[in-house]
Amino acid sequence: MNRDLASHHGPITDMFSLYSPEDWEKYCLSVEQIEFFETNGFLSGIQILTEQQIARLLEELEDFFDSDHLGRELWHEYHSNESANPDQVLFHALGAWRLRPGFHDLLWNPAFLVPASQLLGGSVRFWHDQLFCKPAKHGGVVAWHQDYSYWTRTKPMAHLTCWIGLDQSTVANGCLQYIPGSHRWDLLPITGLAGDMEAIKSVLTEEQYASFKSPVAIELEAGQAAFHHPLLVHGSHENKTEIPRRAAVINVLRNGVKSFSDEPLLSGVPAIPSGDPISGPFFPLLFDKTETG
Ligand SMILES: O=C(O)CCC(=O)C(=O)O
Repeated sequence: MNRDLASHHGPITDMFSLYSPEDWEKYCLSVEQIEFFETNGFLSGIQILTEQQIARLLEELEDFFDSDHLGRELWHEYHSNESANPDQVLFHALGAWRLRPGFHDLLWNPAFLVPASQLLGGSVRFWHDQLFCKPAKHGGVVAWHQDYSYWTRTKPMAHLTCWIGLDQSTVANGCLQYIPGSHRWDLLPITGLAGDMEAIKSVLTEEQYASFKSPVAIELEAGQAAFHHPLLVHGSHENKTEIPRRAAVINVLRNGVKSFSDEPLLSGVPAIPSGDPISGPFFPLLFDKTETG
C-alpha cells in the first residue's frame, strides 16, 4: 500500500515559491482580464509554471504511462486510452495529486490560486485534478463538452477549470478550442468525451450550431494556462504531429459548494451526504480568501 499524499493539505516540496502576501499581488489578474473572462467564458495565456517545474511534472507524468506504476490504486479514474481506437489515444486520469509530490504541490501554486480566487469570487476549494495527454502521431480528440455536465452531483454551479500545458500546444498538435460565449447557454447533456469530436452537435439549437463555425484555438507555450467557466463548450482535435500534447487540469469550487448526492462524489472516497458542504481529506481548501482579504 502506498502513501496517499491527500493526507497533506499544504505544499510538501519547495517546488513553488513561498506563499507570502507580497507574492500574491504579482499574480493578480487585471480588471480587463476578469471582464474578458466574464464576457467570453475563458481567459488564456496565464503563466503558471517555470521550465524547472514543467520538467519535474513531466518526469512524474512519465511514470503514469506505465500501467504498473507505484500508487496506481489511488486514482479516482485511470484510462490509458479513453477512446476505443488505438490510433486515437487519449490518456485521461483523475487523482495525480495523491500519487506524486509535484502534482500534489501544483494545487498550492499561487500563480494558479490567486487568479482562481478572483474568477470564482471567493475561497478556492479543490474538486479534482485531471491529466489529458495525447501522444505524438496518434493522439485522439477530446469531444466538445461542458464540464458541468459531468458535475451535476455538486451544487450550486460555482466551479472553475484551469488547463495547464506541459508541452507547447498548437492547432496542429490538438490544442484546446473554445466556443466563446457558450458559458451563457443552458446545460447540455453528456454526449461523450472521446471518440466522436462532433457528437454534441446532435443536441444543439440552430443558433448554437452556428457558433461552431468560429471556435477559438488556444495556442499556449508550455507552462501557460487557460481558465474556463463550467458551462463553456470546449474540446480539442487529434494530434498527428511529432510533438506530444500533455496537460494537467485543476478543477476547483467556490468554498461552500455542496454535495448533491449520497453516493461518493469521486470513486474511492467516502460519500458526503447530500446537502452538506464539500470538505474533508479529498477536497482541501486551497485558498482562504477570508484570511487574505
Ligand atoms: O485537454 C483537452 O483537450 C481538453 C481538456 C478538458 O476537457 C478540460 O480541461 O475540461
